[in-house]
Amino acid sequence: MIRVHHLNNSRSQRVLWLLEELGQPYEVVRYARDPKTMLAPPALKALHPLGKSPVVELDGRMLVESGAIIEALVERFDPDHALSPAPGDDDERHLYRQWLHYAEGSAMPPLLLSLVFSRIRSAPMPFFVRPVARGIADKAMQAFVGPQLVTHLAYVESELGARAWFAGSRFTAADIQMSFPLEAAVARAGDQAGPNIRAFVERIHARPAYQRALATGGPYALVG
Ligand SMILES: N[C@@H](CCC(=O)N[C@@H](CS)C(=O)NCC(=O)O)C(=O)O
Repeated sequence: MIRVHHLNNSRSQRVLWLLEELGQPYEVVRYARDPKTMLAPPALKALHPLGKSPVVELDGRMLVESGAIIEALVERFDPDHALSPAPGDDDERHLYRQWLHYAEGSAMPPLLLSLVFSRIRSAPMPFFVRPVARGIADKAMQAFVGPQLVTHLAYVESELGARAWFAGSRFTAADIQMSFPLEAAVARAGDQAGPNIRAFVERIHARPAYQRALATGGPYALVG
């Protein structure tokens, strides 16, 4: 049995979606974020030292890190390559691997930094500290995070203009892995997320398996 330790509003939504696409039965154990800090509850830390979501139990092992979890589940439950490139298709396999890693390795850091700096700007603090904190947050956004976001979103936008899905002409698990940063970009980066990115997000939201996963996972708003 596959057991998904699911934190509300989190990356574990991708795992539920993948399992729905695969038609694989699974059990869900639910965890709720602290409404003030938005952090995961201590129960998740009792399960794994990182205390992050997703955690998936498979064959007596505790799997962490979305990309690795997706690879493990696809390897085990997708023998016919319905959601992954077939051996021999080197172009698709290269793209598939790249986007599986890119989502967390490159796309998420600037999105997360932008969320952190916007929280710093609006955090409660003594009035005399506020201009300093806002100045630092604005400077970091202008000098580093903002330009990084522009570069990454432009790259993804142009790649989605070159092919229908991230690994080629077919929907694959790489699209599931890329969903989280692109949903975050559409939600937070406003017009910086271009039309191809928006169309991609609309297309994934229309998939029946995505909607089943949403019904299982509960309300889903992106909070980091
Ligand atoms: N790179 C990791 C990131 C894991 C992660 O940061 N998960 C977030 C949920 S989206 C989390 O557990 N946040 C709550 C916390 O840090 O307490 C992955 O893709 O699995």
